[in-house]
Amino acid sequence: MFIKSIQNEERRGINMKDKLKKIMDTAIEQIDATEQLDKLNDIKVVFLGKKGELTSLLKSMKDLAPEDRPKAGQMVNEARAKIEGKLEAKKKEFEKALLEEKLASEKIDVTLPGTKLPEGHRHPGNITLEEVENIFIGMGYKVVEGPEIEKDYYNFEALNIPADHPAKDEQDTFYITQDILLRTQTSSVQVHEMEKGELPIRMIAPGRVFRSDEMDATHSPTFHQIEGLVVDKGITFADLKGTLQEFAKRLFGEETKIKFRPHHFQFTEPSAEVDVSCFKCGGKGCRFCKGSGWVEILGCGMVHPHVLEMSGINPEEYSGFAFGVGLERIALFKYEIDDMRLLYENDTRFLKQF
Ligand code: 2NL
Repeated sequence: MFIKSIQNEERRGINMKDKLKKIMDTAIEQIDATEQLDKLNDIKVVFLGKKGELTSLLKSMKDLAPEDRPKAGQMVNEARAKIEGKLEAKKKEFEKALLEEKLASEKIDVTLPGTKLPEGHRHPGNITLEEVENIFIGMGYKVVEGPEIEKDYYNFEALNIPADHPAKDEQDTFYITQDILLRTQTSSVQVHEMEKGELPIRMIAPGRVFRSDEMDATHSPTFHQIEGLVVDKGITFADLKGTLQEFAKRLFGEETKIKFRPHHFQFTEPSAEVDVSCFKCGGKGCRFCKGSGWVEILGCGMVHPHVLEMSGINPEEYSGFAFGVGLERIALFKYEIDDMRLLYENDTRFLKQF
């Protein structure tokens, strides 16, 4: 042990002053040589403790002449104060070094680049929706949303599909009560808009719709539709054709052609289905258009006079056109995706491609 006892020297008869000096020098030497904070306490015990060097020196004062005792006592106390001061200073030194070491090891470089979190991707359905919305907003349409839960009246009856009509079967849906259901089309939103009586109307109604279908590569019990409606004085089929031609060109490219095939819807007369020339092969025929050169994208027509009338619009004064597109259908076509289910699974490996 490096803390040596110096009691032996005392026995050799060294006088008090010398003993004190010896104790102090040894204590200071040992404090200076200490390399660990916890060793300081050991030193304190050896020199200042109850059974320490100074205490025993103090006890030996009884051998001194009475007149020498005060002076000796004072000297011992001064020595104690010096050793204490030295211990305290050394302790501070250690603490300072420790703090500096800690600060150095915990230093943060704020200029380092941060840890990147995994980034999400916009869904191809949302990208397509926004593109369609922007095309129509550019033509002066407003975008209107409405409830997914509807009254039978707004989903069927107001669109010329009365109770027990066979057309209702084609759009069989989920009923909440006899009169309340999950909408099968967003036409209901347009009916509400017509009922407001603020004319003219130029609107699109995007949103989720429901059909009681089994899920497969091209069907889903829930999908999204964008319906459009224009009601004004003097609207003709020519307006409908021009609008949809412009829409197809903006969405699929300037070379896109459209083709109208006569069709039947309860809520429009006349009605048509619209095909666009396949943007993939330019109309020659490929895997995407199944060799025909055309892809069906929407249904449309002139709003049936009875539909206008039921919503309080005079068909003698006003006319209109309407159309409906399946959002997933055009997203699949535009991004060359061959299974609709991929749009609902939200697998990031799929989504990050868009
Ligand atoms: C389709 C295409 C269509 C409409 C939707 C509509 C809305 C009102 C009045 C008249 Cl308020 N028509 N929407 C018109 C034609 C087609 O959707 O394939 N539907 C089954």
